[in-house]
Amino acid sequence: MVAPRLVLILGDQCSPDIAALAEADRDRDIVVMAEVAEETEYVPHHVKKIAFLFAVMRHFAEDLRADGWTVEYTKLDDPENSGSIDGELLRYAIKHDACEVLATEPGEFRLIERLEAMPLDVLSFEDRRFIARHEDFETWADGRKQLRMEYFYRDMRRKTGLLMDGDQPEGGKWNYDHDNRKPAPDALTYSGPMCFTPDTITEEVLTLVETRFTGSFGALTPFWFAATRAQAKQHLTRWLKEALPSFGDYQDAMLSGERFLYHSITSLYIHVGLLDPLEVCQAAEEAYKSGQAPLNAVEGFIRQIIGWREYMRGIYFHEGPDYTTRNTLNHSRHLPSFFWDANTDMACIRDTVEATRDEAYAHHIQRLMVTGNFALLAGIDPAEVHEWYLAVYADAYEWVEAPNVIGMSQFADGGIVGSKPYISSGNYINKMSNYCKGCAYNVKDKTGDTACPFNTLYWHFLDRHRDRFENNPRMAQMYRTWDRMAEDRRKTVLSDATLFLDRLDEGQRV
Ligand code: FAD
Ligand code: DLZ
Ligand code: SF4
Repeated sequence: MVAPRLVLILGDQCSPDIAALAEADRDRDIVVMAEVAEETEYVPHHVKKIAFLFAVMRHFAEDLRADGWTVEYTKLDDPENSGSIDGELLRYAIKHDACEVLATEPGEFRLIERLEAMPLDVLSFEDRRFIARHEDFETWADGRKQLRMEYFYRDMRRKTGLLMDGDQPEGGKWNYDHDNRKPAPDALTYSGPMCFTPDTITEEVLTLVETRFTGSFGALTPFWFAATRAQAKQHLTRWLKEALPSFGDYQDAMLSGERFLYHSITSLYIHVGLLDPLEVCQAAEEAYKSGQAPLNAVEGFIRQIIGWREYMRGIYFHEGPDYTTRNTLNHSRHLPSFFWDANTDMACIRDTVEATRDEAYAHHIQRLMVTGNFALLAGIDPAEVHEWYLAVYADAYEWVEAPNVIGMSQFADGGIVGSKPYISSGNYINKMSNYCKGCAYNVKDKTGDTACPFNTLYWHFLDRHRDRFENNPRMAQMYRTWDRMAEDRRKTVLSDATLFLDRLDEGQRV
């Protein structure tokens, strides 16, 4: 009899057509799936994220068994659990006398390196769930001075044929973002993502997570995420009908207490394999073709997936394992404790951290222009910011989280992802949300005790990084405004910002 091979399926690889499975032989090979301490501990993950992954993994293992596969599944509390992915592979290799492993390339260099170091023969296949293969991205990046998403996105449109009219973009323009900047509406017409009641498999996971991760960050219940492909599709179908038409208009809006607005909550489902990215985009395109959603909404949504999502993955693998350690701006302040406990007077941050704590989710503008913006203005060590984002969001895996945090949000990569830092004073937050109305600080105050901290920190950031940014054409106007201010006022702004940062360092409530 031919020796079986082990087929490794990681928690975020629960797709029926995942590469390693496509290479395997149902009659010969053994699928290995493992809940392990090492994966739950490399950052202090949100409990809902852990529960979500385990629930998806256990349901997927059942589907595979029903489909005729032999599955070795290790639960976290199995007494023989070795605690790591490579440990579990070794254990099953001994048990089944196997010396070959079929794997799909993990989305993190840490795990890639672990698999490479194994004393087994590991055949790793590229993850084919992405539209752009490594080779495609490298070909696109080759010889370019700047790796801008917009041009990469156009190639993805051509490659997929999505929203294409022959070789021209549907409607004549590649990007309809200028229609997508409406501030928060007074009332929403969408009641939020579809919530699912946990079944017995998920209930068992919730009990395990509750027992094993006491004291960890986040609310475990109510647990409402989809755990199967059928549920995720149900959610998507409703979202396409009820929310997609308004997705574009309010993409950048924020509303206190409204955690999802018109966002799709597809990232976590796509990453683990419950939804296929192309299938999601085709469904959105169909909504446009059948007149159910306008072009600005559908183009904006498709751009996020075949543009930003694919581009971020390309950047992660193009830049290599040291990307997460970059710190171009030499920021070194520790992450304030209110990132964990929401104990702050800043209403925008409090609402974002509370949403994060309860849902393992915050929408893009909260991540970018509230917590990310604050961390950048305050000069927080990007490695600490990276670790926080990787821990707290249910959709956070290094391949997508790091380029968003180190690159887009913290400018720690020196401008690979963005041509200028995403910074703003309180004015932007006030324009796009209703946070400032309920804040202890006053967004109109530029100096003094009641001044919105984003206002003083904004100028502090520009002033301390003047050498780097004053010749950036996209930032020249900011420096002109700063230079036009009276010297006394500039001094007051800077000393107020310094005072605020001192209070932050002393752990005072701000
Ligand atoms: P929607 O707003 O409904 O967007 C639709 C789709 O577009 C989603 O499926 C999402 O996967 C994709 N998408 C949108 N923007 C991006 C982007 N910038 N990069 C990659 N995909 C994108 N996204 C993650 O998936 N994981 C992360 O860990 C993560 N960390 C982030 C950290 C920071 C500081 C910032 C600024 C952004 C981060 N993002 C991350 C990107 C984005 O915020 C999330 O993808 C989005 O909020 C997910 O919610 P949604 O599915 O409701 O997205
Ligand atoms: C994030 C995560 C967690 C919390 N736990 C597991 C686990 O127990 N078993 C597993 O196979 N995968 C887990 N994951 C997902 C991996 O960390 C993920 O595959 C890598 O970060 C690469 O994207
Ligand atoms: Fe945030 Fe400043 Fe507005 Fe308060 S005033 S909610 S700190 S932007």
